Amino acid sequence: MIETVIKNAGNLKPVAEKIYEGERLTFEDGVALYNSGNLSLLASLALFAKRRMSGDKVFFNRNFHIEPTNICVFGCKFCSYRRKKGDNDAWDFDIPEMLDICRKYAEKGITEVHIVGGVHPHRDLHFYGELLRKIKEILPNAHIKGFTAVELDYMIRNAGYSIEQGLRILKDYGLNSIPGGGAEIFNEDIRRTICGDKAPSHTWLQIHEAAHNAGLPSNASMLYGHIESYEHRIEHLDRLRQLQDKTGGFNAFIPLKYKNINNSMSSIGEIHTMEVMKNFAVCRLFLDNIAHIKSYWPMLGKDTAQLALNFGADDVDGTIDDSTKIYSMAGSEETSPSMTVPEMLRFISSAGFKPVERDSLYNEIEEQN
Ligand code: V47
Ligand code: SF4
Repeated sequence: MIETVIKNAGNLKPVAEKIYEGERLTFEDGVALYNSGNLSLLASLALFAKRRMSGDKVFFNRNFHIEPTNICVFGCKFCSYRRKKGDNDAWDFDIPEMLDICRKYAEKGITEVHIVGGVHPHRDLHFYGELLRKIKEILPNAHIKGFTAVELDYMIRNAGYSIEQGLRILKDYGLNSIPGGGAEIFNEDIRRTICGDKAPSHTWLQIHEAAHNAGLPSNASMLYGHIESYEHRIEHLDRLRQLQDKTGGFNAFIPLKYKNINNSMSSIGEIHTMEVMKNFAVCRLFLDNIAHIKSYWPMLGKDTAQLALNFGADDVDGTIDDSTKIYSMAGSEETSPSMTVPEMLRFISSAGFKPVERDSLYNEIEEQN
């Protein structure tokens, strides 16, 4: 019973009461939750908040990724994926190669194509626009969620357009929404230290706001578990919550745990599962206006991703079909991430939740076969 949980919440009782009443948490409340070692209390509160928003449902979709290139003009210190042109493990697909990937999925019930890659020095907005247009010829019913705000900032500026113009052009080419990557951590000092050469926080937020205003919904993320403090995490969540109050355009939030293999911050190590669970719970509780929290299994691994459903997550992303390398290159145990729909249904129901197939806008899809 949640009432008993609240009664026994100790020094977190006032915060727990606010959660019960559906009141907004303050910055201090968020930090107090992070500083608590009472993981079972955080789980109970987060599950209560999750159930209020999505009941027993946990969402998934049928998707695959295209990673056009791992060549990138930037040098984020946490990135294990980026290569320079000419490196023997660099890749740089042309449009026909990416369309060949899409053809494999025609007639397979895929509802979403996710496109994220490095920031290529010579690919501009019209190159990616042509890609979108041709993907729609092959997969006319698929929703295309493509390009982080960092990729968008570079390709739109390079083509000489304003953000608003660039987004409108990409939407006309076939873009349907924007993924959550590139947010990293908004605190300017930490951002400067870990990824100082790419789009600053205010640009990330400005692009997502412009996208929402142009009718392109988006996701948001936070890269955590490196050199940031709890205060930095709450600052990040607070800036997202403020933008969501303004536009309502975020569909889902994805906490991305820093993975430390093969990058220049490797010496930091990785946080433990308890800390990952605590983070899920606090994100669910603080972000009272973002409907879905995603437990991204290709990065977390299946066991940890399933556990996170008891800490407030209500979405596990999609079937993936071994189409992303970002996380296996950073040390994820999922070296060939792929789940069939029956596996996905079991994955969710064995954690005690009701699996619901969704489209990219969280409309429920009835048939699950
Ligand atoms: O911005 C890179 C992260 C992001 C590491 O919108 C790392 O549904 C941890 O956009 N350890 C890109 N994280 C991924 C992305 C995404 C992923 C899943 C779902 C969605 C969605 C979007 O990957 C980057 C960065 O934050 N990342 N390197 C690393 N070593
Ligand atoms: Fe480039 Fe993205 Fe890696 Fe940063 S995280 S170096 S922007 S590919």
